[in-house]
Amino acid sequence: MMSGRWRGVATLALGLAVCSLGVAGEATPANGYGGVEKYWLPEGASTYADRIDGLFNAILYLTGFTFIATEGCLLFFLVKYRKQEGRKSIYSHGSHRLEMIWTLIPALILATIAIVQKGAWDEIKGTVPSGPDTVQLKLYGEQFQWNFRYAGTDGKWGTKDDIFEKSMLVVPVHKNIVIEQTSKDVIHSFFLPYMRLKQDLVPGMQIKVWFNATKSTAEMQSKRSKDWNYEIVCAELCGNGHSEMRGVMRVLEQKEYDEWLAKRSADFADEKFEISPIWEHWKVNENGDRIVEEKKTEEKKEHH
Ligand SMILES: [Cu+2]
Repeated sequence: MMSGRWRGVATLALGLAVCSLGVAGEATPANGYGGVEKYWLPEGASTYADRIDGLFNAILYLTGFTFIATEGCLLFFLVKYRKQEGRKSIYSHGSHRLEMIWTLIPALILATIAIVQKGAWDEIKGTVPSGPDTVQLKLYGEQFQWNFRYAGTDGKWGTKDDIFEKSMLVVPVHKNIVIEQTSKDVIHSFFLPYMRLKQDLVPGMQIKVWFNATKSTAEMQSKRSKDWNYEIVCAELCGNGHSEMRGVMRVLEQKEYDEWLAKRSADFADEKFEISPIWEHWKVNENGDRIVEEKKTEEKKEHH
């Protein structure tokens, strides 16, 4: 028979286990995260998704193992050295050797992770693909909307056929997509969960990110449902409307993308479509480089 104290501990442990299961079961929003990614990461759909997932899993197993081992030790010693009649406490001033061990081992693990991940970092964050085969676009974040801009069919920026899309990103499949991003107001974070892409948008900085989608929207829809879509979300708590700062990404076959580009380019060249005034804050020249308007400041001459 269990003693009263042990029964209390067992009940608490069981209660915590049931609660955590309940929380996991609840976390299943109906916006496309059902199915395979109900309890885990969404399906990877970019060229570097597997590398990110490999690192994520390796670090998770490592920290998971450490968590269980250290918490296990804690519980074990709590019970082993509980108060007992006739047993005296030992006064300890610590152990230099132990301190060295539990400082050096984590330091070595962290250094190893830093070295192992370097290749992935260099490929994904350290370099940006270039050349005529890449699709270049610009992203302007604001509270609480994503604004995308394309050079249009002429490939030149700041011309009449530039395309402006609100909260919708359209890209071709199997192509390197380079997005130059900045923010008008506060820090946002551009997050494409299926691409494993996440990057802050920082006011005053132009940051380039890239990805290469391996699965078109149509392909994903055929496995899921007709109204399924890649989601764009903001991963930085950026104000009251943060949760509404989302959009849709459409990954098209090259031919469909070319058709879309031609149509939207013609639409904007026709001046039927209104251009968001936000782009007044981010003027670019033909090559897409930012035009910085110099503010005239009065030069004060120093007199001696
Ligand atoms: Cu945001």
